[in-house]
Amino acid sequence: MAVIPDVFSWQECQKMRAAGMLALAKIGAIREAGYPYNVLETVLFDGQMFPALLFFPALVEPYLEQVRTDERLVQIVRHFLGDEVKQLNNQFYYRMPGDGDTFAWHQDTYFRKPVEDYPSIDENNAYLQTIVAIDDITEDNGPVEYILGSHHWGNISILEKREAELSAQPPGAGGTVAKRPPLRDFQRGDWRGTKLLMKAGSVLVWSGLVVHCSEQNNSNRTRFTYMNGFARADASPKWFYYLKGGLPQPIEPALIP
Ligand SMILES: O=C(O)CCC(=O)C(=O)O
Repeated sequence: MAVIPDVFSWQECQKMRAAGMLALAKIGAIREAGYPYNVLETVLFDGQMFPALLFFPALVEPYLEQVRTDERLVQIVRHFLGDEVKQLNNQFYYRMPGDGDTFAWHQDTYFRKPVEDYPSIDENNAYLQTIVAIDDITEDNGPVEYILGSHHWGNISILEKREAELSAQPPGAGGTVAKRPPLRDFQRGDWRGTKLLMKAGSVLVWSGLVVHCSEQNNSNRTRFTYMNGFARADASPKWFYYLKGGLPQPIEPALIP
């Protein structure tokens, strides 16, 4: 993974922030635009629901669509994946102070199932994740933490193993408190990663195979990020194009399998 500093300006970050907030009022419109799954993930913490993650906000917020297809992002994606690229995710993360949200150790390739729909995506390391840091990412606001070099390990099925462990537990284990889903159930275990800190406006890129996690936002500031994820077209035939002949393409919700 890598941090590319100073890609977007402070004012551009504030426009992404505003668009990300307005998109929360447009959940119905994202569905109407054709996004076929749950649009908003929330986290319950200390008795309060917090907005955690919004899917495909670029369908309803023109500025987020503008950033998605911005030549600066296009150049980064082209550098890693070439001219024929599909887009696999478009997400806004809120990571509000006090929301208790966490991400357990995982590889993003976990989300790409069934595996037959993603030919050689792991073998060819063909999945690229990108986020724009809208706020500064600091030691105390839940920076993403990576195991350096772990993309060489291949797909090691971390969350699948965790799911199997949880489902093997007898019913009722964990008491009456609802258990967090495995992705949100951070446990450090033996791993110590490298936290990547950066200024707002940076773009962070990582391989879909690198093992990463993030702890909760312990600061008194939001840690908004805008994520766009991509794969080489030959590794994700069912999805809509992001780049065709190197040129950005519109989102086609009918091609979100
Ligand atoms: O933004 C974060 O804290 C982590 C997000 C993440 O790991 C992911 O979506 O794969």
